[in-house]
Amino acid sequence: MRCRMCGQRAVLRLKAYNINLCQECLKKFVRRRVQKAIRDYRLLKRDDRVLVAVSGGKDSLSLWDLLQGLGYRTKGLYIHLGIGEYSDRSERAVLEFARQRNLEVHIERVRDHFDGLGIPELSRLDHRPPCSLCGMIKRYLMNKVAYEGGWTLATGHNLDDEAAALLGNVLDWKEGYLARQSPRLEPREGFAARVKPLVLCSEREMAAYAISSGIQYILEECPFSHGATSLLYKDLLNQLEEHSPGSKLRFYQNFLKIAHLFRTEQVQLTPCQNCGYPTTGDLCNFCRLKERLSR
Ligand code: Q46
Ligand code: ZN
Repeated sequence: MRCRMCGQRAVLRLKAYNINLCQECLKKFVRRRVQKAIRDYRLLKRDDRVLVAVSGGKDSLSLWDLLQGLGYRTKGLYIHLGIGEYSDRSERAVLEFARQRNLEVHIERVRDHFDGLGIPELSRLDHRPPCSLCGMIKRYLMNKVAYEGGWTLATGHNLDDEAAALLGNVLDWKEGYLARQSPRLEPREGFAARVKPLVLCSEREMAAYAISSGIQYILEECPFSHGATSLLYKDLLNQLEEHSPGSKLRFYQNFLKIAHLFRTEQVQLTPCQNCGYPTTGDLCNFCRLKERLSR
């Protein structure tokens, strides 16, 4: 098996593109896919300051590496969720990555906002699944840090993540979610701009990129991720991909061509009475959780 670009020994076969690539050309390939996403979906301008949300996993650390390599001004944002050893190990991976490259990272700790409680304790006290609380808290903190610092927030969602989310949204015809499922969300009052530069890169391509680039990411998954429906959707899409290579990419890219059809009027938002960030009620979900816990 020879690399299509340089003729060296290939390490990866990408059926969706019908090509084989060696390690070096694979890195160039992923870089070009990211540049294509940035260009096609107008994700970033040259002088944007980019806050990269990093978890310590392969996608987010590779995204940081890629954006830095493409010459963007970046800073990392790590949110320590208070999920035992998993959070401590992922924090170490992020700090080590930043140290090796002399990059700056901002750290937020869930425990600092909730009287020393992390996601597992909050989930028990509030009788809500850890992931629904965690998702809400992460979104709130990421937006707050990005908005207050004037950053564009970049997250490491890859093609598999986006196609699985799309499948879930389509199965239930969640119009509101479909309207917002975009590689770029524009900034508005109380919201930082949000971009997903890895949407054209598959999970497998990103894993190969991280390994080829010598990125030391944590392999360990969050202990609460098992059994998530998104994993079932990813599995189904992989079966489809096996049968018909390129279908994941077609499913997602063709959706983006008609996504505007779902964008109707925006829901009216008002400032949260406690923190001032936009919400649909009197208090935002973050402040409501705080209030419930204080009772
Ligand atoms: S939501 Fe759930 Fe993830 Fe939070 S609790 Fe873990 S699995 S980290 S992407
Ligand atoms: Zn609030």
